Amino acid sequence: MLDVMSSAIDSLSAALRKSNAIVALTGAGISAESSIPTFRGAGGLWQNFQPEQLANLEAFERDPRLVWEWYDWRRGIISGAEPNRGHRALAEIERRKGSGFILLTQNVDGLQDRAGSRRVVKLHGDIWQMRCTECGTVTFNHEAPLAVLPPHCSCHALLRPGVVWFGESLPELEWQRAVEASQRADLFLLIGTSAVVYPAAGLAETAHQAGARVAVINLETTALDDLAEWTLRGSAGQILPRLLEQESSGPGFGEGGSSSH
Ligand code: BJW
Ligand code: ZN
Repeated sequence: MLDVMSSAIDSLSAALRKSNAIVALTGAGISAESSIPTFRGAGGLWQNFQPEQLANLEAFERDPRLVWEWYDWRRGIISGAEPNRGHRALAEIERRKGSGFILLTQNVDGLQDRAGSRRVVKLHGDIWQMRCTECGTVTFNHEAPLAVLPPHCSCHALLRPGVVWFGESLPELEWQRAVEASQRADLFLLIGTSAVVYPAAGLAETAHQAGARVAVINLETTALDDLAEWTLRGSAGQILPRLLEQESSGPGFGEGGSSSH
């Protein structure tokens, strides 16, 4: 019987080999194999709260301590986690392709940086960043758990996590970089994201409309499977290394780096 997964992996590997304008958009699923809970679906809940109930300014203004408790819980999990095979495979694609590859991530956990990726655009901020709600000062703090909840700035105002909540704009420079890369992409990989949160998910639509071929790598169906030429159903930590094995065994290995995002 034809092994559908193997032939999809072969075909996507060939596209990866040929392309020098590759964009990957990752979501919580890529960090799931590092034991970091996703937002939606099984294991995504904290004390029965949906992420939409906590990841917004109104919730923070109403009960900053509750929202900080959620972030403190997540910071504790992330500080004990290590990058997995999926993160490392994406770092390896960057080594091979140079400026012909860029990684856009919705994740705030920093595991992709720790895996060695340098061309990373953080669309939803950074969980280790804190921003003063009054003076705007941004600091980095890796303490987990935090000694005092909620934390305060030296100006005595409340600090908030340096992340993007619902109803808030994405950081301008990161957003511009992401849109430009997506418009130029010829191959767009949607990895471990449910693709329901906008405007990040719309980047795949932007790339597709501009002519990019789209691949989805996910355990389950996603909101944007219809855009995809390849839907690889499985874990990112298994599929991404397999793509690379294929990629390095075919012709054209290492010819990346000539185009830029
Ligand atoms: C695996 C796996 C394995 C598991 N291997 N796969 C247009 C249309 C509709 C709505 C909107 C729109 N434009 C704006 C909106 C509103 C809103 C929105 O999108 N809402 C939708 C939910 C309906 N968007 C916004 O508000 C955004 N801002 C904005 O648009 O500004 C303009 C504006 C201003 C003023 C008013 C209105 C608009 C901001 C969105 C910010 C999202 N923030 C969060 C929290 C970040 C900080 C934090 O981490 O705490 O970002 S919410 C949360 O969702 C987080 C994630 O980055 C994001 C996406 O989730 P992700 O990564 O996809 O995770 P999951 O859990 O959903 O999926 C995991 C997937 O992995 C699953 O598919 C699994 O199957 C898979 N998986 N294991 C492979 N091993
Ligand atoms: Zn301050």
